[in-house]
Amino acid sequence: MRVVAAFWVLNYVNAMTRRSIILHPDPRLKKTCPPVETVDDDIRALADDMLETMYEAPGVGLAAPQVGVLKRVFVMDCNREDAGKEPTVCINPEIISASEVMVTSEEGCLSIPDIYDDVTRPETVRLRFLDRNGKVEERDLDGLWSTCAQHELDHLNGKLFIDYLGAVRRTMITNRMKKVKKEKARA
Ligand code: GNR
Ligand code: NI
Repeated sequence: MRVVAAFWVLNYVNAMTRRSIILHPDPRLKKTCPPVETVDDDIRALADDMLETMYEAPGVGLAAPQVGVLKRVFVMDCNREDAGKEPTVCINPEIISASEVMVTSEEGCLSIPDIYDDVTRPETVRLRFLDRNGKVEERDLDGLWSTCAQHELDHLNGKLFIDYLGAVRRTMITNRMKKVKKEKARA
């Protein structure tokens, strides 16, 4: 009995729970999220859940509003599998500088599954954020790390990658997603 109880406590403390990912269109994906005031155990639990959800999806990034939490938190890991895991938690992230050079790459979003399109963004950015211990970090990002961080930061400001596309394409995608959500609700 004591063993069971101890296991339950341990499991409770370390539990990483998969959360469900909100699909576009949804008003929660259009909100500007307020900053985190204190990096406490609740925020760390949220970040752990988000990492679990992201790896399981699978995706290379996930922003808190995508799991219905309107806070300035995102997680990412853009390492190739052979480079090992690099789970990265970014709280109150800010881009403090961006290259003038722009690059176009194909993006997708876990809130808009199976749809991909080209988005043009600064090639490199310097990102300042609080890590999971509340410590200020700064990182120079390029390649997928740069694209992903910009995509995630957009989520915290209520912006999706389809907002960079033309109105016709965006409307088509939104209508397709409404249909997907309706079919999911019926299933
Ligand atoms: O998993 C994801 N892949 C991706 C690919 C190109 C550019 C951005 C991304 S982020 C996306 C996960 C997601 O929706 N994060 O918000
Ligand atoms: Ni996304």
